[in-house]
Amino acid sequence: MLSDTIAAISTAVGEGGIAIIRVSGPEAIQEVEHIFKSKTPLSLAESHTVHYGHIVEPELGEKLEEVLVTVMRAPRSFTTEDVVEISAHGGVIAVKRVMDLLLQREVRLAEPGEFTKRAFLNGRIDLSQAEAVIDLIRSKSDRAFSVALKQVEGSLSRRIQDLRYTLVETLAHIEVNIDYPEHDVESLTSVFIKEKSEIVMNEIDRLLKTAQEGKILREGITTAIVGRPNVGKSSLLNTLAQDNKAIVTDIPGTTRDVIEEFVTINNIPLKLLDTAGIRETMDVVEKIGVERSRHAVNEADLILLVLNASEPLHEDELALMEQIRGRQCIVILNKMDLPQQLDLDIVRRYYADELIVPMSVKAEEGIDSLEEAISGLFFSGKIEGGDLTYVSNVRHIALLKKARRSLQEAYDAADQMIPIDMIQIDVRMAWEQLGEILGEAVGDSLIDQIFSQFCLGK
Ligand SMILES: Nc1nc2c(ncn2[C@@H]2O[C@H](COP(=O)(O)OP(=O)(O)OP(=O)(O)O)[C@@H](O)[C@H]2O)c(=O)[nH]1
Ligand SMILES: [Mg+2]
Repeated sequence: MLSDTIAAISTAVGEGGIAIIRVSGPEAIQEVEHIFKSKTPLSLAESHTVHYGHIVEPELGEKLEEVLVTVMRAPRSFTTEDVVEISAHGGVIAVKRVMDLLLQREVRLAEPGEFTKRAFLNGRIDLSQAEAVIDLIRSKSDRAFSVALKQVEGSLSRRIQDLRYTLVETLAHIEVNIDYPEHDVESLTSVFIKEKSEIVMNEIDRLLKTAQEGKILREGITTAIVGRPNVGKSSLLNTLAQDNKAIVTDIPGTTRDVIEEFVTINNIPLKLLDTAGIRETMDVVEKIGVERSRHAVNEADLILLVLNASEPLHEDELALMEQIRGRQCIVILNKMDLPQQLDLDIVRRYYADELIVPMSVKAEEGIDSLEEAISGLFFSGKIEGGDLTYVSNVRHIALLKKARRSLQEAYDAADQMIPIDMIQIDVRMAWEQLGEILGEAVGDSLIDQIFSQFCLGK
């Protein structure tokens, strides 16, 4: 247990209905009691009860705030320590005054993520669960939220623990063989090792396969909308965002800057980038805009190439299609409400039919097909429901890959009848690497780095 008591404002800074100050540590109840007047003294309060009263300046006896105070006694709290939460009126000043009183005494201001860090250090959650708390806070779609919540609840941890259990079993088997070689035949052990490491490798592969989808759910697909001027790129952004975010006019060259907007369509989070129409231009500002468009194209996970179906294909568009060959791209044939002039056969030379989506952004037609095309590209069919265990954290991915390599070495060594104590080292290594996902034997600096990504008060 950590010896000091920490406090922070756990609600977002600014004006709100209420704000919550969270205090955690061995002195939490005592320290709050010192500045809190209510019917029952806080030190006599039972765990998980709420108390009405006032925050009082201890020396002058002046009432500062009318509050509700919740007491959660160790170990049944988020941090497993004594936790007191003070719900105050939401104003910045009121909350700051309460904080100041606490900090004048034996309470220290919590660092970002320190409550969650304590939950981890006190063994209530493992590191992968703590990391999922960050994802939970940052999740931008319902689905990303559900995935993060599952991980907070330990879905990934359990998988990893199961795999580690299999490896411990294997290690025990090897140990027996080393200690009592007369009891076992070496070849039997190598069959056992191969079998077990294969099981674990397969499961790791399965987890790694979810990585791309996991990353998308977490961060969104960076999607650049590109095309010639006036084809309807900004109109598309506005329609998908259901907001008049970008200026739309019938003047070619309206958009000059890259405009970013986060949207989710059909549960897929997209970070949309509307860009300046690509063309040769003498206009200094527009030229910079076109440069930025090209940059956005390079950065994007997905390119939405918008063509105007009511005009013949332009040579700039052909050049663009050449340029982005091999990239993830969906072609939008916009303005289908007008008579069609575009020669589709040329586009078909570059793109399969399921990647060509006829639309009329103006009439809001074709949006469903666009969603389908995007799901088709990034998800293996099943976006709804199903298994919500995704590996999306780069640290976890790297460790899974390392563990897989170690196991492959163990497997190959067993295959070649290399002495068993050599194989033991690889299996042990894989076991340790998986353990690092859960936060076993990881260094302080890494832990600090992980928790520093949190917001204050979490
Ligand atoms: N008929 C028709 N007009 C459209 C459609 N989509 C967009 N437009 C019109 O096309 C014009 C250009 O639209 P924008 O969205 O500004 O085009 P843009 O590609 O962003 O143009 P730049 O920013 O100049 O590169 C506007 O007058 C839109 O109303 C459509 O589906 N059908
Ligand atoms: Mg535009």
